[in-house]
Amino acid sequence: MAYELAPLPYDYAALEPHIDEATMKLHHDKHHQTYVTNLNAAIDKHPELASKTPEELIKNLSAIPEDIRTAVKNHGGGHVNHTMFWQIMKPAGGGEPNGAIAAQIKADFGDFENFKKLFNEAAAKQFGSGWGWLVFQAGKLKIVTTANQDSPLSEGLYPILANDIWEHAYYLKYQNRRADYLAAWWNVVNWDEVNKRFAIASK
Ligand code: MN3
Repeated sequence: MAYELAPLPYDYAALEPHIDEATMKLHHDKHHQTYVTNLNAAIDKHPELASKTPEELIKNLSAIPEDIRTAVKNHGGGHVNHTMFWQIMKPAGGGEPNGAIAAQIKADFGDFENFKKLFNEAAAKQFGSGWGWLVFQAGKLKIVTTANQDSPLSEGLYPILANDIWEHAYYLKYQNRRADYLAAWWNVVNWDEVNKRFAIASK
């Protein structure tokens, strides 16, 4: 059974004005779809892998046959990363974090403002395409970035929050102003979903 692109969990225009409808349409229907299509093309060559979830594939890349390993890393990563990304955003989201993640942010970064500043700085500095991530390692939250569609899952880390810093995520609306996109993005964060992921990461 082939992997499938799930519909966005809200309307394309639901994250306006922070993320525009045209960007969401292109990002979900074209970019994310392409990752799914290309992942399926790779797995077609090794149908014995088709029973694995996309997460399982990228968690253990060394177990993937070499001829499709890069394709699985890039397109499997793209599929998993974007599936998470749509879920950790929501219309009328943002505001201060709540629940356990709020307490952990306070413990590890002092306060939310400082955390946002550090996250945005790390994401702004990522050269070229990639992602900014929040992970939980050895009892502490950590901000990391990856290039391309590389996932912390491949390093044994469960991502709690992530921002897509490929130009396709913001260029239509923000052009070269990545910092403006990064600042606006906090207005759409779904803290309930982030808390669910934090509960899994901290188990
Ligand atoms: Mn993207």
